[in-house]
Amino acid sequence: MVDLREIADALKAGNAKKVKELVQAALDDGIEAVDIVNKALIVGMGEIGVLFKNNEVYVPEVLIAARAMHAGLNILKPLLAEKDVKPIGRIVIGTVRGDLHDIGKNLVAMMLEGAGFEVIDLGIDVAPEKFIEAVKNTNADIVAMSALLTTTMPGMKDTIEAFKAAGLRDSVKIMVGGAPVTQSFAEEIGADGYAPDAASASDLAKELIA
Ligand code: B1M
Repeated sequence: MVDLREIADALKAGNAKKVKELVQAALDDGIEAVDIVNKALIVGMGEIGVLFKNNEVYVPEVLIAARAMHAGLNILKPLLAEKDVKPIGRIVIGTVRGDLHDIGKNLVAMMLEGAGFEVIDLGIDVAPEKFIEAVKNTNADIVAMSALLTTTMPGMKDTIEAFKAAGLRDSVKIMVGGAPVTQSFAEEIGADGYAPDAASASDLAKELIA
């Protein structure tokens, strides 16, 4: 019988091949796909997040772990869809207009997926209207914006204002982050939350939908 702890450990080690093999073996043992996600993949990704927050591992390790998580998720996704297993929430994420930096945003997206969210990634240089359109199309619970330039940070405020103008501000939570962004800036522009790093972003998203 496959031990789910072994899958979490293989994920943390970034061993995508082993994660794939163990996930398949766990399914063959009759373990439910949803249990493999919740008790192995999400656990492993959460632990990597804590190590990252504490500077015990760095960006490359997180990216490799996330790749291993995706290797496992790819096997499980069709089974989860069959059973209509719902994600814990839906998040539209993007780097704001004029900003092409996406490494941090991608890390945040991976941690959110690792925490059980469905993530709709709009990519980089995302205009306010695109965030709004995505929320309308997906019924997302949260909008997550990233900015790495002081010159693009105002794009976060513009997006929040655009949500107000569209009458949608109360139907989504809005969270922001990125190197130049601060808690006080988040408060000043009327965001619902700020997170300094990818692991904290997934904790914040869980709080926002609680
Ligand atoms: Co640019 N760049 N860059 N750059 N770049 C910075 C950001 C800069 C600080 C470098 C510097 O001058 N020292 C500076 C910004 C200065 C400022 O505004 N204060 C800068 C500049 C000026 C520029 C250009 C203008 C340079 C030029 O062309 N003259 C230009 C702008 C292009 C544009 O966006 N329009 C530019 C371009 C680029 C590249 C394309 C070459 C490349 C980006 C490649 C890519 O992303 N695909 C690049 C890079 C790589 C950097 C640095 C070196 C690294 C950024 C990074 O990926 N960090 C950066 C200097 C530095 O930080 N040392 C720099 C790693 C990443 C994991 O961290 O993104 O902070 P970070 O994400 C963290 C947290 O911030 C947080 O979680 C992540 C993980 O913990 N987080 C969130 C991020 N988003 C979040 C969202 C959340 C919550 C948390 O909730 C929604």
